[in-house]
Amino acid sequence: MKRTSYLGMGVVLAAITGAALSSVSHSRGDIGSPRTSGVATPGAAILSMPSMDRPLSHLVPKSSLEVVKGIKTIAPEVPPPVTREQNKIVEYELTVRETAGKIAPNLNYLSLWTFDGVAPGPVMRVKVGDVIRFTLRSDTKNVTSHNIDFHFIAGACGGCADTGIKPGQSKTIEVRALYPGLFMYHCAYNQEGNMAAVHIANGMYGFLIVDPKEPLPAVEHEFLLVESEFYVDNAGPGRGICSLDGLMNENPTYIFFNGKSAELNPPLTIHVNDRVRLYMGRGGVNGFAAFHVIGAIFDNVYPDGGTSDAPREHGIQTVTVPAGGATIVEFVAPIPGKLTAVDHNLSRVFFKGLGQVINVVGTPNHEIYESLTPAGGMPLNEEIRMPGIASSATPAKS
Ligand SMILES: [Cu+2]
Repeated sequence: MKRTSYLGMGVVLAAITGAALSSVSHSRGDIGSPRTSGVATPGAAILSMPSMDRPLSHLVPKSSLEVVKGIKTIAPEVPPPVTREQNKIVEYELTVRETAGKIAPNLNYLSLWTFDGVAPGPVMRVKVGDVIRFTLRSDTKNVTSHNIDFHFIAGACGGCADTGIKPGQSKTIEVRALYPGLFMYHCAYNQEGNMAAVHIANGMYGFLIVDPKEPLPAVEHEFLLVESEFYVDNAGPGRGICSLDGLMNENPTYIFFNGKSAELNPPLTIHVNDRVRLYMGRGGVNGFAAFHVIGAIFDNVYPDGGTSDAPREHGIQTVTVPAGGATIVEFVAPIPGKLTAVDHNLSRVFFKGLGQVINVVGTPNHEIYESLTPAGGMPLNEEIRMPGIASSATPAKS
């Protein structure tokens, strides 16, 4: 399989190869050259796989795989790319914690149900062909039961059939990662009054990256943005719980990146001409995202988050991402300034709290962009309401 780097802005961009760009921001030592050899351990027995499984022509039996601990991060950070050649058994453990947390400037959400205390849950990362030895625990202080459904798992309800746990319990599964890409996980436990949609609405979702056999080309930055919703009933001043009415009517109070309103998400910083790979997942509960970065053009897009092949789309402004789905996009910012990742369903930005600022620092490039009139005089935002526009909307920050 040959990967190519598309030069959407050839005037300023160097060819992007594993050798040309030396590192990513979070793991400068872990990016290697693209792989040239297969996954098999010399001398190990080989299991046949279906021919339709293009990324994996064969698997090394679990009994001959070394065991390692997996790396977890909190979005927008992602674990370093998995560039090793050999497959491993990767151990991961998540603990369900029913907690509370500040999700908007003046809102403490009292029914924040989480994996490891954060919503979205931790980011995990393995390589296609790896075996994930996964343990789900439930904190003894919890009240309700939970499980986990991984979208990268074929069968067994994505693992939820074997991971249902009561407070204080734990269960472990082993599962092979068969396809590379960005995959959601979420609680899928159904109870009377607390169906799986409530568990997800309360924060029980996250994403796992399965790196392809041949690593994606190295880039300067990788980040994860998870778009999800909160349906809120007030439970006193500055306090909220899940609104079943809002959930039933698919009418979220808030739509956020990485579980918090834009004011609570610190800006990300990149440099002019850095290549950025954004992993973007739609945790839902409901609806589609129109994923867009104001001021950027996606020049490599893996439209639905699968990385079995080279990117299939180039020069794209906005990508559709369904609930329970994902995309992976890359861009290069050729001039300094502020970019903002949004959903171009823009009511979500202006009224429901969504947004992630990405500051681009560096030297202007007038070959790419130049204002020919003097700056000043017109602010970007004005406090003027046009006649005839009602003011019933409730901004997310209130
Ligand atoms: Cu749950």
